[in-house]
Amino acid sequence: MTADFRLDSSRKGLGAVFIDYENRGFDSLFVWGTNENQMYRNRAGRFEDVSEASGLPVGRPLSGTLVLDYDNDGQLDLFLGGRPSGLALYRNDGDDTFSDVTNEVGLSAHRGTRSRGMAAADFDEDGFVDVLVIASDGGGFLLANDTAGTSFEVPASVF
Ligand SMILES: [Ca+2]
Ligand SMILES: [Ca+2]
Repeated sequence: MTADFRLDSSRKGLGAVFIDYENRGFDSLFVWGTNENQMYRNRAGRFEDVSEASGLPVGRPLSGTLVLDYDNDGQLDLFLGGRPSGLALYRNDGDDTFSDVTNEVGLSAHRGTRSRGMAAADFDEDGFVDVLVIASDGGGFLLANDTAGTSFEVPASVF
């Protein structure tokens, strides 16, 4: 399989995640970096660059990526962290494309957040995944997914 797949070394990738966004049993690959990002669709073991068609932010500098299903619809979504572009959420529309729902889920207030690291877990066990963000200044905060999977908010208190 590796003979069929090569990353362009002229691109400055920082990391990558596998995501079976089509729910077909094949893990596609999202590569992110400081200049550009690529989605490589896994077509039964062969990878195809579908970056432009995917609806994902191709030219947005990223510092991290989480694969999660924030709305529990069975389709894996992408939670993106960036410097300086802040946090963003892209919903898997189930038709091989993603939509920017950053404003829709209340994350626009965090567009200026420069994230250094992120983690996903359902910390309050309400059935919806939540996100912990470590900002570039070293501070961290939790984004609690509401019980409808429609918005993220910083809870008044966690501990
Ligand atoms: Ca989803
Ligand atoms: Ca939760």
